[in-house]
Amino acid sequence: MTDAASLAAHLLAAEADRRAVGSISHDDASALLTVDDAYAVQDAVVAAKVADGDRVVGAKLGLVSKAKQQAMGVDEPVYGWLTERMTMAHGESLDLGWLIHPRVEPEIVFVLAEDLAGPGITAGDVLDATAHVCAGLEVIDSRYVGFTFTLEDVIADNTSAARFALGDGRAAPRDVELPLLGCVLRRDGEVVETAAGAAVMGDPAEAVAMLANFLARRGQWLERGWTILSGGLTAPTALAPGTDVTATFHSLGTVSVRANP
Ligand code: OOG
Ligand code: MG
Repeated sequence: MTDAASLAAHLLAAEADRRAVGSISHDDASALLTVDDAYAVQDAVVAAKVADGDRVVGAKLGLVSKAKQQAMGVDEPVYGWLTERMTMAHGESLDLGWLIHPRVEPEIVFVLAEDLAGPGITAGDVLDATAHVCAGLEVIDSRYVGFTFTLEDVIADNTSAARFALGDGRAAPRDVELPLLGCVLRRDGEVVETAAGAAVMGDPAEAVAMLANFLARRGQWLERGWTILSGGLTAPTALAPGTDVTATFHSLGTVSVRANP
């Protein structure tokens, strides 16, 4: 493949210039990536952000629910990293000039009280290590034209990570039935998507366990204090100028983000 550093620089430039670029698989036949190559590009993207003063504050799963896999045309789960500069407050209004073509998706979020290091992590271990669960909205913003990508392309692009917001409501992980947590996604008050926690691998705690076990293969783990997005429950909805997107979860309450007109 073309070296990881130059592919990372290409993606970081797209992000900085707020300009979508052709996907790596489409544009550069010499850059055909394996999944391992793609995670090496992702590592280089995140390392560049950290070198620039940003900080890793968590991790995210992607393409876990059938709804997301069908929406994006990729049917294998992926993971990426969340940084401090991606955080938004609940209700915050975003200036769309900072992003390319953002979409929003509802997620169940785990905030860890303990490190989670695989292999062999189970959903029960995830619940034991979790301080609380809360409602989340992820703003994804693929750096690729038309949100069109292969599995390897989207991994290289840190799985489209751009922003995320957490709701104020919190629950102890064993006080709620995560698979049964209903979620309603509204845009400007109108229902656009609905789901339950079971959309993510039957139980979002299973998805977080899978992530910890995936990371173990690369000598990495999830750290206490981190925020873990367990994967979009529904297809994403566009964050158009002047719109408000709100997710309401049973037992967890609401979280919303807005886009300035
Ligand atoms: C990739 C990111 C997937 C999720 O929750 O499924 C993701 C994308 O859809 O652009 O974050
Ligand atoms: Mg997501």
